Formats: sequence, structure tokens, C-alpha cells
Amino acid sequence: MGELPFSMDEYRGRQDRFLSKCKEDALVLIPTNPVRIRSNDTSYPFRANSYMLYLCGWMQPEAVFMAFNDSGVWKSSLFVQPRDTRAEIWEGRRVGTEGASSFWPVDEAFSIEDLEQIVQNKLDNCNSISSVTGFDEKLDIIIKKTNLEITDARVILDDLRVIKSDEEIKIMHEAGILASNAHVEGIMKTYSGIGEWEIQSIIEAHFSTNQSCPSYSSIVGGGDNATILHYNSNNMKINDGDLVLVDAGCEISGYASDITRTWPVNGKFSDAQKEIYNLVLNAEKAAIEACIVGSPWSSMHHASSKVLAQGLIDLGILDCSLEEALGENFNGPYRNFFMHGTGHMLGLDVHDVGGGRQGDKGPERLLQPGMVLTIEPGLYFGSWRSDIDIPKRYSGIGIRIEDDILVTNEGPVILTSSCPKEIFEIESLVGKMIEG
Ligand SMILES: [Mn+2]
Repeated sequence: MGELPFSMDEYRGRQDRFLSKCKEDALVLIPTNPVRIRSNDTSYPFRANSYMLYLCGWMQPEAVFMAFNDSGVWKSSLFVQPRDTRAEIWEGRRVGTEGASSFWPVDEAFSIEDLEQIVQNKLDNCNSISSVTGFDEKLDIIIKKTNLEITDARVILDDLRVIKSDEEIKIMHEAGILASNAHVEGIMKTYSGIGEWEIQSIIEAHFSTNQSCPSYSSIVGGGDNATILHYNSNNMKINDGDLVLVDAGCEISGYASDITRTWPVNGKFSDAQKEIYNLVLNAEKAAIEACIVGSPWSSMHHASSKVLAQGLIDLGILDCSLEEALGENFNGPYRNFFMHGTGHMLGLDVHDVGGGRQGDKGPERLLQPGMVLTIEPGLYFGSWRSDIDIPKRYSGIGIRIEDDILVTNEGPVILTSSCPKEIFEIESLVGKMIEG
């Protein structure tokens, strides 16, 4: 029924760090995600809210984490679905209040049906509410009725979630290795004429065989489809001579991995493909090297942008100086071919909390030991583009290379390093598991 991925101490430590920063007169209320209806009595697969997973690892729906300060001591509790045989026959087993208070890292547990009444009682001793609103409509209504000041708990929680503990890093490394192995299997089973959906199913079967699942919708784009950044139709055959871009990661105990690799379906990069591939690879390596403790968040983006812009000039795609190519605030013409950021935080969410800034408008974040982020530069020359002239030699090429990086005092550690990315490695792997 969902084992806790971490020790009680790990969760209690997270709660202590969070609650010690909350106002002492605040009632803390953190909901999970709602069950979303697909149609009639079928629903989308339920996935608990990441703040709930972070604070107490509770994976079942209809739950609220609550905490209040009782004469200087924070007490935490969980509202959960009560045991109910009739409901469990249809929906599955519930942990219930007794199970929650015995085996989860909280002091007590209540039925979710008593939420409003218990919250009302607690408000006698509280003058504000710290919550994450916008997820649980029922809780939002209860909170609004109180007329108390509401502070956004995310401001504190996001800063905590940004730094991963040793236990979290261990799981994220496992997720990185599993996604690497899945990509390798995808590469080894690729041939000219393979369907995008077939590569998707090879990779996702690798996840589910290992009791994992995708951490986002897998992108498998052959040829021109690789130049559509969030392509996930995955329904075209990939022709001899084309590259395929695969952006797919998995989730272990709620923690995401996120890998992109690009390979030729016939096992051999053309000269033009090689030129762009090596440029993106060099940009990726430069950005990884910039993941140094104390560096501003944007330094990795600047590092990859400089390599890409210079490369576009060297290949004759841009006809200007490096300064002009980069432009003001790194928004110059090189952005015609590299339209996205170089990376994002990674954790319980694939695009994890706590990106470039501290809080909404705070100062730029500096890289610290324990942060995990992706590095994923790319270059895209969609033949279908009407906004700019695409050089013929590179038309139809889309390449992105993405790894997951742990920042440490000893320098960047690549959690996905077992996924090959050098041209000679990839060429030697394509089709190796095709029989006949
Ligand atoms: Mn990514």
C-alpha cells in the first residue's frame, strides 16, 4: 500500500526545518492533489502532490498535512480517507487513520471527513494560516472562510526542496541509471523505418519492468519532429537517414530523472548531422563544467550559449560577431535555433521547484551542494519554419542532449553518466539488439 521511501528521521528532519521557519501562531495546512475525473466514473491516474510527498510520503488521495505549535512544540498530523470496506472494494485498500498514525511520520491522524471541524477548533489558538492553495478546492474554501491572513508555504518549502539530502540523491541516482539503461535499450533496438511509438514502448516497457513509470510524457521525434520542442504524438515512422530525438525519464519513489539523447536510426551520422551534434555536445559539456558551487544559476546557460553561438558562426549559419550572435541578455539571433533554457531543477517534479531565483522576485540563485539540475542545450532547424531561412545543409535536423547533474563541492557529478553520448559510442550501439 505504498511503503515509505525514506526513514522516519528523514521526514521528521524535513518537517522540523520547515516548521521552524513558519510563524509560531500559524496553522499549517498542506493538501495533496485532487483525483481528476477523466469521464463518468473513470479518473486519471492519481499522483500525490510533491509537497505532501516531501513532508510525509503520503501517497493516497484526499489527504491534508496539518501542523500547529503547541506551547513551543510543533505537532504534525494527517487527515486521510478513513477505512471503509464498501469504498475499498471499488477503489482499493486504504491505510486509514490508525495506519497513518502508526506508520507515517506524524503525531496523529484524523478522518478527512472531520477536516473542517478540526480546523475550526484549532483556529482558537492561531492567527494565520500557512498553506499551498490552488490544489484542493475544498481546503481552499475552508481556509477562505476563516478570514485569517494566508501565507504561501511554498516560499519556505521550495528553498528546502532545492537541496537534496543523501537519501534523496541515492534515489535520484537510481532513477538516472534506470533511464540511462532504457535509452540504451532504445538505441540498441532502433532500425531504419522504426515507428516513433515503438521506441517509446521499448523505453517505457523498460521503466515498468523495473516497477517505475515515466516522469513526464516521453518525446520521440524522428527527423523534423525533433524540431518541435514538446512533440509527443510519437506516431510517425522514422526514415533511413533521419535522426531521432528521445526525451524520456522515469520516476522512482516520486523522484524524476530526465534524459535526452539523439541518434541516427541507420546507425551512422551524416557529416551535417555530426557537425550539429558535436556542437551541441560541446555546449552541453561546457554547461556541465559551469555547474560549480557558488556560480549564479544563469552561468550554465551562458556557457552553453557561447559555445552554440560561436559554433553557428563557424558553420556559416550566422554571419556576425560572437557579441552580435549572443545579443543583449543572451537573446540574439542564436536563439532562432536554440529557443529554450539550458536546464531546470530536478527532484520530486521533473521541472522542479526553485529555479533561477529565490522566491518569486528574489535574487538569482547560486548553485549549492545538493542541488540537482538538468543540462539540455539543443539546436533545431525545422524545415517547416516560415519565420527564418533555414540553411539547406541542416534542414530537418533537431538535436538535444540532456543529462542530470548533482552539484557538489568536488564539482559536478553526472547522475546519468551511464547513458552514452559520444558519436562513436552511439554509432556502435544502434541496432545491436536487432536480430537477423
Ligand atoms: Mn528536461
